Amino acid sequence: MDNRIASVETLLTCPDRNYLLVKVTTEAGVVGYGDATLNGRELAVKTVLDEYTAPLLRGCDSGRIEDIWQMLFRHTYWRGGPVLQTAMAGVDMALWDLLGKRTGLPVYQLLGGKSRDRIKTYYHVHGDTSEALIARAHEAVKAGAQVLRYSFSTKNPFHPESGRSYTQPHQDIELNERFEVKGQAGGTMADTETQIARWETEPYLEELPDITAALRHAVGPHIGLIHDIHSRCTPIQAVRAAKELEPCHLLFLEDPIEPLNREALELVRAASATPLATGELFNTMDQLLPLLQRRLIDYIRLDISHFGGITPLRKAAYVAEACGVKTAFHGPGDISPLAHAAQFHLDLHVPNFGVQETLRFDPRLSEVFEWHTVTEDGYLSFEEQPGLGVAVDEAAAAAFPYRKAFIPGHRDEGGAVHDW
Ligand code: CS2
Ligand code: MG
Repeated sequence: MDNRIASVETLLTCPDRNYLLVKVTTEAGVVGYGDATLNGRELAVKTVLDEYTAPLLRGCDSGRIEDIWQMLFRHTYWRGGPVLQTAMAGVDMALWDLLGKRTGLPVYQLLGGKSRDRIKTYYHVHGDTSEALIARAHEAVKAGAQVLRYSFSTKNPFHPESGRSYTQPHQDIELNERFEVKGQAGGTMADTETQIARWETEPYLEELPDITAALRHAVGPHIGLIHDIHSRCTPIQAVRAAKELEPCHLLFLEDPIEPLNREALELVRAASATPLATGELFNTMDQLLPLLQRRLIDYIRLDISHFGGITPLRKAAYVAEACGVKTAFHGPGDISPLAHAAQFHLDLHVPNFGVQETLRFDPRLSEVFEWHTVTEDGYLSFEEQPGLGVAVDEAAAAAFPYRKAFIPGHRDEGGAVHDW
């Protein structure tokens, strides 16, 4: 069989939101798919893949996955960054998928086999008020969830009469009984880059401890609770939040501060026993390593599509294992089912798996991606197939053309830029 790469192509599709897919085909006609979606900057990644990566890979042995990764990372000289790492991730996932299809083995088997039988997952629950949040949490627990990531809206104290509130990003999609989307996932796509929402952290910090305590009381001691601060605190605000949330026994507090401000995590760590997680914005190992070495976090939140694919994510998980840190890979709606599937294979394999973020996908996605997962009692399993186990319908993908969309920006009440 001729395993040399004949072509590397990109497919941009928008069944509900934009996904950039990479398709690698060998001379023998075997095909692998990967995800290279960078929310709001899809065309930048597509240009890298079409103009630079595809010509470079033509004729390479598709089985030399590590070697190709090293070449793409180091021969460009300009290493890292979200655009280049996302492009590499798409190729890397496609090569693992292809190897699985060639050998007839699922990717987790190629990685060294299972360390567990099923994957503990968490979903998002959001409420505009504490009551709405608790009602939603009860629904999720009734449906079998054992871990919840919660978010809420904060009343705007400066305009109480206007009903305006500060809202956190969330991905709580409500479906009706016919499995149609009732409400769109919150705040993850905007039509223009100038669409701005307001945010102030202090009023939110006033509400956070009470809402969390009420939620903990409502769901009882055995449901895992996760909260994502989404980089919106200064270091000392994060210390306050972590301390005040201590009695609520969170599974973890995510991105308490700007994740690239690594030094300041030490302050939060020293002040409280609330477990910490970060990493969804990291692209390379050097960003993560100091946090592992200094035991500043409990969970790595790396995202397979932005960290360069299966090859480096596996290494990061092994290094985390040596440091007693678990995985909680980033699983938002802005990476495609191919990326989620790739992470599921790693989740099954790595010994130090913690929990996996996932979401109720918009039903329109099933027109483009065919994959079979089952979630029972909050644990996910998937049907065994060679490779990643996700079939892509290219004709359906082409029928949903790209629509330019952006991550909405935030500014404070004074008009200054704020982290999203
Ligand atoms: C969030 C993401 O899932 C999470 O933890 O931080 O939804 C994030 O907002 C998006 O990936 C941004 O595109
Ligand atoms: Mg996050």
